[in-house]
Amino acid sequence: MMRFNVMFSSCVIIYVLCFLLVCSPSWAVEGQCLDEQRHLLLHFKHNLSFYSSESGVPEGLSTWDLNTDCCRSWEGVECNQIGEVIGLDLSDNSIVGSADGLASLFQLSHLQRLDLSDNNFNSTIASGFDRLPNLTHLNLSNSDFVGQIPIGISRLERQGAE
Ligand SMILES: *[C@@H]1O[C@H](CO)[C@@H](O)[C@H](O)[C@H]1NC(C)=O
Ligand SMILES: *[C@@H]1O[C@H](CO)[C@@H](O)[C@H](O)[C@H]1NC(C)=O
Ligand SMILES: *[C@@H]1O[C@H](CO)[C@@H](O)[C@H](O)[C@H]1NC(C)=O
Ligand SMILES: CC(=O)N[C@H]1CO[C@H](CO)[C@@H](O)[C@@H]1O
Repeated sequence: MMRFNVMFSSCVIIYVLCFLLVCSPSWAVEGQCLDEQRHLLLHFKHNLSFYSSESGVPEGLSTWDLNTDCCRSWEGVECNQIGEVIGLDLSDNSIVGSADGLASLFQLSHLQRLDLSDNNFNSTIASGFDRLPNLTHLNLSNSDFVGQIPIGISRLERQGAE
């Protein structure tokens, strides 16, 4: 009986190990969220203000939760294989502004794609795009930014951004 129990538990352990190795390939594909990136995103989110304050944080952004993997569970967030955030789609989130002038956004230095379209920023476009060396796609369509376009963006336009 004793021997049977030992064999049985070994089987269970082996089964669990196999399951972890074989059935979770998505970890390897998309990368697990890096703590530092997660905290930058949350800081950025907490600094945003939204058009309709009664309804609170828009549905998409409410998936940005400290306890989940920002690469796999957060809407609009795209990571590379080592868990760095390379894409951010914040379109149509009724964002009216950012308390720190998007400063925390510009700390996400690995960004390649950024979509802020269909919001109501009603502020000047923050400078800081020069801190995103790999940004190739920027969508500011209908985002209600006003004023002059900072020099950092003209460098982007040469790279083919819109
Ligand atoms: C930008 O892209 C290059 C080439 O893929 C990479 O080596 C570099 O680390 C990237 N820089 C950042 C800040 O992600
Ligand atoms: C934009 O901001 C200006 C100045 O703060 C304000 O007067 C104006 O009403 C705002 N426009 C919209 C559409 O919110
Ligand atoms: C930019 O955003 C607008 C509004 O969300 C969308 O209609 C348009 O297709 C986007 N442009 C690109 C190049 O993705
Ligand atoms: C509400 C909130 O998180 N505000 C933060 C916005 O960013 C500034 C500067 O980084 C912080 O000091 C605030 O706490």
